[in-house]
Amino acid sequence: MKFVDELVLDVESGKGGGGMVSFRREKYVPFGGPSGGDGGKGGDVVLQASRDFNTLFELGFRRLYKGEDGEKGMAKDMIGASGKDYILKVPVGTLVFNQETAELLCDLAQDDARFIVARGGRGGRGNARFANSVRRAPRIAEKGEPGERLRLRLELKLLADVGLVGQPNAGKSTLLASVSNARPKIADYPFTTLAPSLGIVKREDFPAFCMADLPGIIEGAHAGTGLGTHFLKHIERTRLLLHLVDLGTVELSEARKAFTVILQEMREYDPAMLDKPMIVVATKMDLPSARENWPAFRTWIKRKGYTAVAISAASHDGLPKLLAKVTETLSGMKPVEVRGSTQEKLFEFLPSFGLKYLGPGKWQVSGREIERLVAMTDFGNDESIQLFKKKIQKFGFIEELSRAEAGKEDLVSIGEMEFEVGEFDL
Ligand SMILES: Nc1nc2c(ncn2[C@@H]2O[C@H](COP(=O)(O)OP(=O)(O)OP(=O)(O)O)[C@@H](O)[C@H]2O)c(=O)[nH]1
Ligand SMILES: [Mg+2]
Repeated sequence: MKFVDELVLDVESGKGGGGMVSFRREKYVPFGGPSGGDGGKGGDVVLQASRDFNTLFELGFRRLYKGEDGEKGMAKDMIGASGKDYILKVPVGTLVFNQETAELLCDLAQDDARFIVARGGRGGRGNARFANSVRRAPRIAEKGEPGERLRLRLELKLLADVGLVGQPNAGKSTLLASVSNARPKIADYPFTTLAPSLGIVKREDFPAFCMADLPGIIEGAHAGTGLGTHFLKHIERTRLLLHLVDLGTVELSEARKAFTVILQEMREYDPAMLDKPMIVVATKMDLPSARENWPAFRTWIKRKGYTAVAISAASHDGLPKLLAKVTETLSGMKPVEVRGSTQEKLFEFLPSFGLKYLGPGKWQVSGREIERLVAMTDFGNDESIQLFKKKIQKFGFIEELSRAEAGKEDLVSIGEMEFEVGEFDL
């Protein structure tokens, strides 16, 4: 499957169902009370993090993800069915931004974490809810609340406990395959791995952890050579690095150079990369030349201030020791820091309305609440219109219009409706 780590898509929650106007018909009651039920709630669009995906690739097949609309209310006080939520599964580590404002909405950093990105509209109230001691037979019902539409930018920054770095052919994918459930492609040519992949390392004697295999890095990667450093962003959020160095098929001096080059490339990308804890892993110890090179390499690495472990993914020698070292290091570390926000942030209070002059005799009033009120009002019904006029007073835009010296015949558009200024007089 193709690796995609950035994507723009649209989401839209379902519209609430309309409320119902109906009256009870009972055998011995000539004209029963109002009994129109409320409309059902529209479906939300929910993002859910899942370890089953490592790429945003599949999400790119569709541009719009939509929650289902709520159903209409029914007679006999029956509430309409709620629309189904749309659950959109994304890889763990997906950052969600509002494309228009560039605001970070959430960071889906834990497996199964959920975030409601677009809330379904409320169902309109049926006429039963408008009855009171004065108004015994209301013929009013609300329309359902519209859903909300949003353009999102998703950015995947893989979250893993351990990241594997090293030159092409160092044996990164082979290590991942021998300790985890992942089955990456392995071959004896450079750049076998073209995109990051993840595996879960599970053993009885320690808690499971997640390991990310990255494409090989070569000299000049920061300037785009080889596969460049684009993928290095995926180790920004790993807690521990394993730096693999092939001691079996290259000369000792080459192995040293390989090690230094990678540190250099990481520094070029972001100096903070070098602050991450790192264990050096000498690979291919089943080969005689690796065993020959090991003592000198180990001393050299020690002098640089790192710990080195020798392994053979082929014979499994050294793997238990390496895993023990990794778990020990991880257990002393904090979990990966999660950026971003809480659920509330997306639904923060917005200013109640905005007034805009569109040209001679033309105005526009905008605002989430006021547009909703308009969208939910049934303008085919006198009683609803009366109620609307009352409610709309509280926004204070009528005063604002007269302050702006709007004429009585001027037109005001709100959402999809157009009114004459004079119409708002009670
Ligand atoms: N003898 C021996 N060969 C190994 C060992 N580990 C890996 N290899 C071989 O080294 C070659 C490269 O291994 P990979 O795991 O594909 O290396 P990589 O670091 O993932 O390489 P890229 O994906 O190209 O960056 C393959 O032919 C492996 O079979 C080992 O422990 N012993
Ligand atoms: Mg590989």
